[in-house]
Amino acid sequence: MQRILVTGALGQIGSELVPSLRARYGADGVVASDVRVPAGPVEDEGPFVYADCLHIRQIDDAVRRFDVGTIYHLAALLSAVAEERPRAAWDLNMGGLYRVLEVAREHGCAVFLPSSIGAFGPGTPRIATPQDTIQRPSTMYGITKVSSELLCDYYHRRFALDTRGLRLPGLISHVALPGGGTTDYAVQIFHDAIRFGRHICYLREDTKLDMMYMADALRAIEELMEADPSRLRHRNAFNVTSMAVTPAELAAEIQRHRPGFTLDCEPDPVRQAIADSWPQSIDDSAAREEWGWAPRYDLAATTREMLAQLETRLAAEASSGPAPRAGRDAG
Ligand code: AKB
Repeated sequence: MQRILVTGALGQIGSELVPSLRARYGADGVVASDVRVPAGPVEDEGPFVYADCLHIRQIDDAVRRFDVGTIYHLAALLSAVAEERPRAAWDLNMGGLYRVLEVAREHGCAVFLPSSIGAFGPGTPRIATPQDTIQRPSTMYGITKVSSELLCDYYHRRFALDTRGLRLPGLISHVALPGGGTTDYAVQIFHDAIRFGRHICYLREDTKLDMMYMADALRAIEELMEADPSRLRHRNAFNVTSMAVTPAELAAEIQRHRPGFTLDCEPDPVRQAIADSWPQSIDDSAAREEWGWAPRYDLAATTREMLAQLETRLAAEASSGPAPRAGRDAG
């Protein structure tokens, strides 16, 4: 069986997608790659290769060497950091994808690409945002995401490449921290609740955005990649969601478990403006109809899991281990 290559494997999604794919397809069947120095289970439990997706030779070598049939291309800059470094964001998000698609075309690989709710913009209907609608994002991140969706569709139409993608909402996970996104507060709030009993949020308390627990996101990725292609009318990229929440609602749910927890909001103009340009909730009926998507974690279940998992881990780390790593990928 041909192997899977995951780029950006040490980021927020990759840190959990790689072990999940290895559990499904075998440790040897999934090659993790990143531009950072490996230290941890992702690289200990199966093949790891240093590959910078801005260097086509490095991706090509990895694909040849490991006989790769599918690439999960996660390496990207997230929204807030992309706004600070628009040129780097364009170079990595578009240049990396273009090279991955070219290698995939050469070797006939399937490609998964995470798009984002950031692919929508201020002109998009903000409530129950449809699958097919206006996409005129006002951020560099959004521009790269909508361009990526179009490029992946182009490679599918023009070269019959099996490209598939999801418009992921903010991802809530307890394994790795996201790095440089607008929805990152929804992870940090749990760490702060446990460590300090207080979180200072960089968004207004009524800023509603779509979120998803990582276990649901991993299942969505895997189910989409295994879906019967004849049922896919859309490919790049499907709306998916589990919940639409505000910082105030998330804090209220945490307070059900930790009554002393407090939330203060000190909006950061850049991230607030990004959030205000994104949908408040999205309609994922195309994903439900075309490949049977259904979320399992709502706000209550996500909060319960996050607190339980993090309490155990942070307690263990307080006596010995390292802090969670910051990621560099979408989601
Ligand atoms: C971000 O906030 O940039 C990401 C995303 C929703 O794409 N989490």
